[in-house]
Amino acid sequence: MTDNTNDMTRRGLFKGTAGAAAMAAVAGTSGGLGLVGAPRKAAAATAIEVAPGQLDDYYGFWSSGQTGEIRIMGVPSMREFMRIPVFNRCSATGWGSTNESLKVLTEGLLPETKEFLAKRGRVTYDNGDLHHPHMSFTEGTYDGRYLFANDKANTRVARIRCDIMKTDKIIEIPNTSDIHGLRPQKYPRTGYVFANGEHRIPLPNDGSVLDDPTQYHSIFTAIDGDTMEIAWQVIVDGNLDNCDADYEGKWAFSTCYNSEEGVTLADMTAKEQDWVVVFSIEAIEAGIKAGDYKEYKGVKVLDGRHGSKYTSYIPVSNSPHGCNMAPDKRHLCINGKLSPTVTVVDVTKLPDVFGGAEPRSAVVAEPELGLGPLHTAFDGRGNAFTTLFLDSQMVKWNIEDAVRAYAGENADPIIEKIDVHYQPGHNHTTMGETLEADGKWLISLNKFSKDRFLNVGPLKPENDQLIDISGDGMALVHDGPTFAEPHDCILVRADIVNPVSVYDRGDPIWEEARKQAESDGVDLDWGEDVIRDGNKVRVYMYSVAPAFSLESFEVNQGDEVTIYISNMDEVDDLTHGFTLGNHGVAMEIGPQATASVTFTADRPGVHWYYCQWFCHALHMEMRGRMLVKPVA
Ligand code: CUK
Ligand code: CUA
Repeated sequence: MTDNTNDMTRRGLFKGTAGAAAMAAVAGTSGGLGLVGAPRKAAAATAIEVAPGQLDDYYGFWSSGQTGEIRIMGVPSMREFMRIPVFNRCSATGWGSTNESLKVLTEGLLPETKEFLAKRGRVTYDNGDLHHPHMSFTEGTYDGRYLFANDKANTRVARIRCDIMKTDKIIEIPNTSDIHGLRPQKYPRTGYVFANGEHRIPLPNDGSVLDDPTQYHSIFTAIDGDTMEIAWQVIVDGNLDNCDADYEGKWAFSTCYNSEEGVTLADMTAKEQDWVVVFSIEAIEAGIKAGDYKEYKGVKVLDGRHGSKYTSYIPVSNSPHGCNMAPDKRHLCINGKLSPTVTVVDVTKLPDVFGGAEPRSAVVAEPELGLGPLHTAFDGRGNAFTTLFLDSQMVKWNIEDAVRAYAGENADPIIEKIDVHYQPGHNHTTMGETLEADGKWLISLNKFSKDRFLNVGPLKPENDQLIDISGDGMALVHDGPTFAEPHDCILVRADIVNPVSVYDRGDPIWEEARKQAESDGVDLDWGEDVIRDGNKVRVYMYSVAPAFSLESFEVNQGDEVTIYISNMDEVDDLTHGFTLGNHGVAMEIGPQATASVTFTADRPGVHWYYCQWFCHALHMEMRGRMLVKPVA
């Protein structure tokens, strides 16, 4: 990449942005930095080639932004292995149309949402905006149990089971709007899942308050990760953005912009300073015990605005974004976004701040890194890597050197800058948000790919770059195009993640199917039957490659039909499917799983169903007929 491209990019971004003045002011402050350029030190060469048949060292769990799913990648090969439907619809697996997935997608919705959707003939939302996937922790490191993820679009939080890599719970968060930042409690375990409601709304948001922004609030939510119920909520000043938690189970942190509490861009960026809000878990739990809350929609809501004993507001530069706790257990990095700085908070100083010390006394460093710092990752050796969105660079810097420089010593924290392509948002290191950060690989999730790939039309892929950080410096080794829009990812050592290959027949996913089969007197494993119950018809069958146990069944036009299929193959990688022609019906049935789907049979005639998952030499022959008798 040439500097010319970089300059054009920057100009393009300034132009037409309402915040141009603010950004330009920021640009003016970084003139003296002068560390841009080619890598100073070559990183040790680490093989990124993972040869055919070889396995990757890390699982990457990628978000997908407005696609609404999670993607499983291999690192360092950057191969995409699997997609986990979460808030989206999936044509292959039937996520969003099977009864089992609809249960997950509907049971956690608020009553008023169900009502709102029902009036539109729908049972759940079709879209989601999934930014932040994070794994459950035990004692400061990943434990392989669950992934949690936010939906910014429809204010939800999802949980994914890592034994089968399927979504098992989705809840809608009341009293707030647009869940953005999300992180699990790291210690002693998850525990809480912290979720930031980004946009400020009236509480309650029932229309009694409209255009009076002084009565709008942003709310911080703690969810119990085991039950997926809401533990408590805290009202804060400003808009919440990203969050993280410490390694001792004492604090949670959120970046907070719009201290002005404005509703227009000009209002929201008027002041020089915003905050990082620190939440005292101990004080909040004591407040709940003492009854110091109000209930809204069944949730205990504490008041954590300025002056509250539950929170502390540490001023940082205007509009901070990423919020990243270092694995040294001590340093919290707040990324400046509109400021070229990262503000480093020493969490051991927080008890003093809660005891009345000046909040900025917890700030121990504020290195000027470059333009548009968004997110920071760590190597476990005292170094940090920050994405510079406007500069299209990754900067490696040393935390202790930054602390020394802030204390007036002659130290330069910046170790190296490299160009990335282009405009990085999140970054992530291998195991980097855990105590086991190992400093091997760094991913830069770049928002623009521009000229890096064959042109596919006006909508370009994003570009996820792999950087070797095992040596002293950084070496960019791979470009990986991705579809909209992986904000974030985590990189988990492969031995921590241990999914099964075949379902357990006792899995709770198809509990309702099991109960229904029992009451119908049908064996859900090896049974096949057509049960009529008024105009409801339940069709049970099993599948063993290459056949469905029922080659045909007959129903009457207008019947509400539910098909239950149990895949009785016990073989690894032997998934079947059920697609019913011209009915919009398709679903995945994993080995030893049961899946079901309900539809109305209102098209008289012959309709073929077939297996859409290539399972056998006679896969094409794996089919049958639904005969729909017209009503006279
Ligand atoms: S946010 Cu997108 S680049 Cu939603 Cu994690 Cu920072
Ligand atoms: Cu079963 Cu294809």
